[in-house]
Amino acid sequence: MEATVTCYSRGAFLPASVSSMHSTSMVSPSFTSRCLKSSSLFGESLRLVSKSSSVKASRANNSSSSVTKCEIGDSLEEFLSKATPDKGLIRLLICMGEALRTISFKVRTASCGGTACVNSFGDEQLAVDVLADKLLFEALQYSHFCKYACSEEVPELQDMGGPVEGGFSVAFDPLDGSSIVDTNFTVGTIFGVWPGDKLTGVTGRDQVAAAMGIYGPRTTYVLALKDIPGTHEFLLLDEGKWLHVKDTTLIGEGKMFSPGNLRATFDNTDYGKLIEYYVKEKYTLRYTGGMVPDVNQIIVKEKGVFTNVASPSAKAKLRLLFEVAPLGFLIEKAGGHSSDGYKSVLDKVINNLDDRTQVAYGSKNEIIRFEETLYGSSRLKAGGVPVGAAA
Ligand code: FDP
Repeated sequence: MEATVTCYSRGAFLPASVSSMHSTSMVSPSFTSRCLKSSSLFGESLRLVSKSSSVKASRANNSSSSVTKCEIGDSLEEFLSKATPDKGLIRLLICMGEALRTISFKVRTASCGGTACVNSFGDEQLAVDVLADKLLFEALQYSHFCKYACSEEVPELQDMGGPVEGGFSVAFDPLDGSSIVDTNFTVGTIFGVWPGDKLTGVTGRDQVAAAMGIYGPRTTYVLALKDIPGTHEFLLLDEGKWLHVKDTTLIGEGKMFSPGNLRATFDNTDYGKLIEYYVKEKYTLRYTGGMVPDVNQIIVKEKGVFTNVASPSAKAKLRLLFEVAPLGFLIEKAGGHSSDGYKSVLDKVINNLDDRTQVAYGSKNEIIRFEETLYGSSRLKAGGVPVGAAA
């Protein structure tokens, strides 16, 4: 249930009861640098950047109370301190941001031969996806607020030493799109944060936060928190600071498609019909084969649809815990919808760490079309004209 805390780039104010708990000083510089100095693998320390005049006023007075607003131009630390009173969650998300910053550097400087990309600097010569995995586990351990973590690379619960009460468990895909990293396509990290010590028997809707790190021409950290609206994009600046550059609160209608697992159209004729519909209606094709950039474009362009559909001969590949649920959280917080064909992917119970599912993300009409075309009806339909490909 969304909440008492509100945080907008434009407009709305926090209730006084909540705003009194927020201040830009909640995350101290020493706190940030402690995260950074946890490991030599984290690379050089972040130079702490003093607040520039472009940072909009974070606290303002109105007649009755002090209020706090998240603003475009805030640093990650400023944003988080206004967005949530949960210091443990703030610390965890900042530590993960430091790992993303280092992974971005390692991806940029990896040497690639064949299909493997190896970090050839430093003491350890590791494939970048293995290195990313290691950095993320380190960051979580160092946050002191992570109980269990598991990754697509290490799909077993690892005890990170944090508390159950007031702590979190985190599932992550360290380097999604590792098969395209050598081609210099955009790749990314995905993670979801659940309260306490459970990563099974929970749903994506139970997440308190989810995020992705995107390593493209620019590096961005895109995150959403349960208690505030919107999905928020932070840009990595040269000096190492994450700058809040965009909020997405609505995914509108627009003809852009990103069709995964097309081989399934061979024996899933309904998926074939959906693809034919996109082509007939002259949708723009935007597909890289990396789920992070392919889904992120929906949030950035505020339109479009991503599909990855299964068939008897081309089974579901995407993992619910590590990829589909966190990205579903980001898309739905951005005002979009998700579906496995019948329901939101956020309502699917994660029974096993390795559960797989088919998925679509996109605007409301695109998800209605996806469900109607594949299964004849859509739960999102409240009357009106059918939009399915067969209509
Ligand atoms: P990858 O195997 O390169 O890591 O989740 C894995 C993923 O990439 C997604 O990023 C991508 O959308 C999908 O697999 C692509 O699958 P195919 O290679 O089977 O098309």
